Amino acid sequence: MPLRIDILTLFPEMFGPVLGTSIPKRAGEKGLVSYHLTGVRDFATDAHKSVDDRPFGGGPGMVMMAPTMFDAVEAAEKQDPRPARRILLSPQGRLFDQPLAEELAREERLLLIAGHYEGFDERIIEGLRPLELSIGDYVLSGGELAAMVVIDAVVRLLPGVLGHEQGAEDETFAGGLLEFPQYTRPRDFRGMGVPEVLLSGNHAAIAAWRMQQRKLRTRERRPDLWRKYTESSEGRVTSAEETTETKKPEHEAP
Ligand code: 9D3
Repeated sequence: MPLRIDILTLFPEMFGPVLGTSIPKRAGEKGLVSYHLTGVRDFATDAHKSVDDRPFGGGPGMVMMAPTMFDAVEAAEKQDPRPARRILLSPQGRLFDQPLAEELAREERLLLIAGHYEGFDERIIEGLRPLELSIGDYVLSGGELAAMVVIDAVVRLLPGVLGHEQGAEDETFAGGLLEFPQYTRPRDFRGMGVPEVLLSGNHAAIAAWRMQQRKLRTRERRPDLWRKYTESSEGRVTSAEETTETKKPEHEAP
């Protein structure tokens, strides 16, 4: 059975362009995943189609109402007998990362809840017990873009979605180092050349240069990843780490 992904949102129209493009589209066409959108507003019960209301106790913003959200979740879940891994996108959530994407790619069914406005009635979380996920420490207008990030990261990991080359590359990212710099034609571009070693045909020297660049970049740009790498068994300190990456300032001609 393919992975089933349910998305509950006030803005289902945001998802079509993303799920209908590139890898998410290809995964769907190959029958490896199916996407099911539920518009939460369809489950509003009053004449004004309300899905949110002012917070008890006062304060700014609006809060997503529990009854509408519960009805939407129950309607989506009964469309398939398999239990869904429930995920609620929230700035208060656990930080989404590659190991979690790998875990979610092993599920049979995901149900993502994307909110807009300030937040959810706490009884939605208490009653549905979803995994709360954040995609990073910045403020979005809603959970929809975060849901699309999660879907993209998960779907590309499903067996058969990508060609075999890419799968091996992801393991090296999971291994904890950034990528090496890459070059293609032309050999001279506006006075900027290509490192000689890449034109040498010496494959051992090229592999060594690339690994050195990965380490230098990781140490300079992502001290958090570098620390994890050096503390793992692979992280042998070599002469590469004695040097500093030659960095050009952002937005300045070289
Ligand atoms: C006033 C406090 N705000 C929290 C910082 C309220 C608020 C702002 C924006 C509550 C929700 C949102 C909408 N964001 C999401 O739903 C969201 C999100 C995000 O903003 N950043 C990173 N990951 C996520 S996942 C869902």
